[in-house]
Amino acid sequence: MTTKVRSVLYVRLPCWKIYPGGVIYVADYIHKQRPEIDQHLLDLALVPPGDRRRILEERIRSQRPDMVAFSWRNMQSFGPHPEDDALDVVMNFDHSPKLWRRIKATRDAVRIIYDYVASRVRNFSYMRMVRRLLPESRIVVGGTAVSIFGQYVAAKVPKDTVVVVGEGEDTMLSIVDGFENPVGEFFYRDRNGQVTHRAREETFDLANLTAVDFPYIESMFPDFHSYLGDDIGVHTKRGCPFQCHFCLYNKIEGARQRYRDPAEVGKEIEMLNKRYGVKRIWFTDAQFCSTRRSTEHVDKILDEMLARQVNVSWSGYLRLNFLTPEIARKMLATGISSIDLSFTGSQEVIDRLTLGYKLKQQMQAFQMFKDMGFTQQKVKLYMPLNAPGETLETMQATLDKIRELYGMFGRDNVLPFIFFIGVQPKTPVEQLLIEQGYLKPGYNPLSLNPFLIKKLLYNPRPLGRLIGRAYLEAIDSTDPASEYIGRATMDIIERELPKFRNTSAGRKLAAAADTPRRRTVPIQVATPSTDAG
Ligand code: B12
Ligand code: SF4
Repeated sequence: MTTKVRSVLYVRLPCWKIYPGGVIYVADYIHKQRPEIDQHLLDLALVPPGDRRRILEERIRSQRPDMVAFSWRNMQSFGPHPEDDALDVVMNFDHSPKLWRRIKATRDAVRIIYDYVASRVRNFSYMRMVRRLLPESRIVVGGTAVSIFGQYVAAKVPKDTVVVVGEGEDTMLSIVDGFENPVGEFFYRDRNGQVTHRAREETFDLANLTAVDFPYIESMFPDFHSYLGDDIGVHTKRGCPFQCHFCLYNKIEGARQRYRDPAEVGKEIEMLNKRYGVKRIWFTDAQFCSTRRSTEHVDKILDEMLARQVNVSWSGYLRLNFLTPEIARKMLATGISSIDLSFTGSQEVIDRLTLGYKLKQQMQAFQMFKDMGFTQQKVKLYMPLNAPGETLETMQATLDKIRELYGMFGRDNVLPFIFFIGVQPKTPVEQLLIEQGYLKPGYNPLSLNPFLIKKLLYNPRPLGRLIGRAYLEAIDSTDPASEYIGRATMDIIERELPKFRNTSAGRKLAAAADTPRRRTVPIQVATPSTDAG
C-alpha cells in the first residue's frame, strides 16, 4: 500500500491501568504534522476483559480506518516486587518450608503464566481480527514491549504489518505518508510474509515535541479523563549514556540524551494542572536527572514549573550525582513526592554493576534533601539485592546504609523495595550469566517454561534462601497497614545474617568472597559518554 492514510485507529493493548503517554505523544505529533488525518484512540486497558474483543470489533466495523496502530507496553512483565503478588508466589515456591504453601504457589504460578500467555495470544488475535475485517488496511505495532521484542513480534503479526522499534513519531509520520520513504527502526512483514528490518539512521529532534495539545487528545480519546486522577506521564528527554549491567533502557532509548524544550515541558504540565486538574506527574524518562547536562536541563524545567506556579506533586527515576542544594530546594518547591532510585549500600556492588556513581556522593545528596526540608516525602529504594557478587559484607553494608537513611528521614518515610535483578535480553548481566552457565546460550527470553521464567528473576542460593525466608516471615508477621513489607524483610535479614554466617553455606560464601575473585564482571563496559560529566 503506498497511498496516504486518511484515518487511524490507535489501539492501546491491555495492561494494568496506566496513562498511555507513548501513544498520545505519537498521535499528537501526527496531528500537528498532518491535521487532516482523522485519528481515534481506543484504550483496551480501560475495557473489561470480557468486552475487549467485541468493542474492538465494533470500532473497526463502524470506523473502518485506513490504518490500525497498536501500542503494546508490557510483554515480559516479570519483575515482581512487594506490590505484585507474583513475588509471593516465587518466594513461596522456592523457599517456603511448608509443603502446602509450595503446592499453592505452584497452582498460583500456573494461573499467572496462563494469564501471561493468554494476554500475548489475545493481542496477536486482535491484530488478525483487524486483518480479517479490513484486508486492505495497514497495521502498525509500536510500544516498549515491541522495542525489546520486535523481532519476535514481527514473526507473529499478520502480513503487511510494520513493527516499530523505539520512538515512534517520525516513523509513524513516514508510514501515514505512504510508507514510500520510511524512517526510523522497524521490522516489516510484507504481503508474502517475509520479514525485513531497517535500522534507524536519522535522529528525531525532540525540539519537535512541543507541548501536547490536550484539547485535541480529549477529542480523539474521550477516555483521557479517566486518567486525570492518576500519575500522568510527562517526557522531558530520551536516552541514557550509562551502562548499568541489568538495564536496557539505554537500548530502548539510545545512549545519547536528547532533550525537549523546557518551556514546552512546563507548558504541558501547566495545562495538565490548570485546565484538567491533574495533581500528579511522573517524569517518564529513563532517568529524570542523571548526567551533568541532564541535571542542568532539570533545573530549567523546575524553573518553568515555578514560574508557571503549577500545583502538582511529581516523581521519576533519579540519580543524584550532580544534585546541588539549589536544585534540591527547587525539587522540593515544585512538589517532589518521592526520591525513587536504585540503591545498594556497597560501593563494591555499585562498581560491579557499573552503576557509575559514588555511594558517598549519593549519601551527601540525601543529606542535601534533608537540609533543604525534605520531611514528609518518601525515599523509595529499588534494591538489586543478591546481584552477582553480593556477599555477606555487601549485604551488611546495605543494611547499615538503610539504617542511616531511617535516621535521616524517619523510618516510616524510607521504603526499601525487595527487588531483584530481572535478567533482560542483550544486557551485560545476561551475557555474564550465560558465561557463568546460569543461563544457556540461545535461551528464549520469552519462554513459557516456568523454571526459566523464575531463573530470569535472579536470586540464587544461598543468599536467595536467606532473603526468601526473611520475606516470607515478614509477610506472615507484619500488618501491611502499620509496617512496610520491605522494611520488615530487611530487619529480619539483619537479625538472621549473623546466624547465617555460622552455617556451612554462610562459611562457604564468606570463603569464596575472601579468595582472590574470579573475574565476575568479564564484560568490557564503556564508560558513560562525556555527557555524563
Ligand atoms: C516510566 C516507566 C514506568 C513508570 C510509569 C509511570 C507513568 N505513570 O507513566 C512506572 C514506575 C509506574 C512503571 C511501572 C511498570 N513498568 Co515500566 N517503564 C517505564 C519506562 C522507564 C518509560 C516508559 C514511558 O512512559 N516512556 C515514555 C513514552 C513517551 O515512551 P513509550 O511509551 O515508549 O512510547 C514511545 C514508543 O514506545 C513508541 N510507541 C508507543 N506506542 C506506539 C504505538 C505506535 C503505533 C507506534 C508507531 C509507536 C508507539 O513511540 C512512543 C514515543 O516515541 C520504561 C522503560 C523505557 N525506558 O522505555 C519502563 C517499561 C515500559 N516498564 C516495564 C514494566 C515491565 C513495568 C512494570 C510491569 C514493572 C512491574 N513489575 O511492576 C510496571 C507496570 C505498570 C503498568 N501499569 O503497566 C517494561 C515493559 C516491557 C516489558 N519488559 O515487558 C519497561 C520497558 C522496562 C523494562 N525493564 O523492561 N514503569
Ligand atoms: S542510569 Fe543505569 S539503570 Fe538508569 S536508565 Fe541509565 S542504564 Fe538504566
